[in-house]
Amino acid sequence: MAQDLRSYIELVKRNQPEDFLTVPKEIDPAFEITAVVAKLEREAKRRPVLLFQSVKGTKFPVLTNLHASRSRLALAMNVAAGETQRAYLRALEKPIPPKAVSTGPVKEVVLAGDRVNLYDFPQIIHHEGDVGPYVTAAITFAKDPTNGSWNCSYNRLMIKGRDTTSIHLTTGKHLWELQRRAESLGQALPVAFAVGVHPAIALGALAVGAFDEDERAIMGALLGEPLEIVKCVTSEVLVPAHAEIVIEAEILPGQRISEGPFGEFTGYSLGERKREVVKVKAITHRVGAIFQDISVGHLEHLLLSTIPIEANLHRAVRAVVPSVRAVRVPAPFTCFVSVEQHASGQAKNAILAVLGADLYMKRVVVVDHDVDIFNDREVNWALATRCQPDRDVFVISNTRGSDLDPSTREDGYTAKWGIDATAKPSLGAYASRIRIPAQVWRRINLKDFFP
Ligand SMILES: Cc1cc2nc3c(=O)[nH]c(=O)nc-3n(C[C@H](O)[C@H](O)[C@H](O)COP(=O)(O)O)c2cc1C
Ligand SMILES: [Mn+2]
Repeated sequence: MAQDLRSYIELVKRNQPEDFLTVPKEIDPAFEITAVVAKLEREAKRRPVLLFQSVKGTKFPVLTNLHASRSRLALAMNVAAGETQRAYLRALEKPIPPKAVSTGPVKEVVLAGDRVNLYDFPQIIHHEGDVGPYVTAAITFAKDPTNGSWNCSYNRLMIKGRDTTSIHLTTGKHLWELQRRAESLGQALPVAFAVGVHPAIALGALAVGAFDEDERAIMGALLGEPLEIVKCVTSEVLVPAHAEIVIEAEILPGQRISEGPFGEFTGYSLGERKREVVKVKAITHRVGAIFQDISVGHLEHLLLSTIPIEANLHRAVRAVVPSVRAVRVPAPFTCFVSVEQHASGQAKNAILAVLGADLYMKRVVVVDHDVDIFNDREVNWALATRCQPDRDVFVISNTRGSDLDPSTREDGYTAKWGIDATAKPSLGAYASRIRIPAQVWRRINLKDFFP
């Protein structure tokens, strides 16, 4: 399987041609790209991949909205649309380590020293109130300075100068921990940002799991072959050999810079904060490189994150409640779980597993297996008819959550809650649901009544 963005685009064009739109008309990267994505989504109910060929102020074309459809993500994982969660779970279980290669297309153009200029890239401003242009589709590749294990994550970069950006590291996440380890040694953390990759790589980067779980091996499992990685020209960091663009850099120790306001995935624009500082050492890219963008807070961002998060939560719940039926993340910081309880207390154990497995999770609702968690009405029905709040709701104070949740007292310092909306003492012993007698259901043929 080819592991670059361009081959995947060709695959989409072949398999789902209506899903790919090329835009030759010139577009202003300030607001207009996001506006086109949002208008297509809201007014035309369409979410195609968009390739803007002519972007004001830059020679780089912009590709956006790539991940906005489950069927496209399934295509990237080489499975049917309903199989994405199962396929992701399989990848978590059977990772394929990456393979180092000596060179690759990402080295076709190498720009170092004075030739580094982030202003050559599209200066994309997404929402009203954003303080400036951001790179939103950068995947960070980094190595633990203390033990050499690797980590990948998406981190947004605010362009601050020709060779300077800020970076947002969620407190408590893995990259934050690596940066703090380097900083405590007085060292910069060497990193590299890949922009423009095959969506299997994007999905793998978002794997949530153990600190030493290597996201690159999950990328390989999703690709069905080892991810080919190549050494940076200015550091030992290894990056995807087939990326469109790689930004080689380091996160400086002991320095902070102002960042934001920026419109977040939560749907809110938060204010200015102090963030870590990135110094860029080199930029390498393919000839004719495509600059990838993700419209933060819109469908593609949410969908892309959801598949890896749900798979990890499914894995965590299954470890303690093997009869778990389904796991869904319907909104930021929220998780619905359905379980077939074989013993009392399992619903609460499922809640604890979710809260323990993902820093972002704040509210967990558990229902019985007869409730379809992909139908919000059914979840509300279970909440209304199987839950006594003074008995079934519990709150845990003073935990760590997302620093982008505007309701938290301090950035990310938050309470969490679990809601057991399963029937008690058991579904079997509970008031029975209304039903039409089975033999009548079989007998009634609508054609007899409405010929
Ligand atoms: C488009 C996109 C942008 C993201 N931006 C950030 C970010 O700026 N900072 C951050 O901490 N997490 C961000 N995330 C979420 C992290 O990438 C995600 O939580 C990841 O699993 C963290 O990995 P880690 O714990 O291995 O560091 C973003 C996710 C997506 C899909
Ligand atoms: Mn990680």
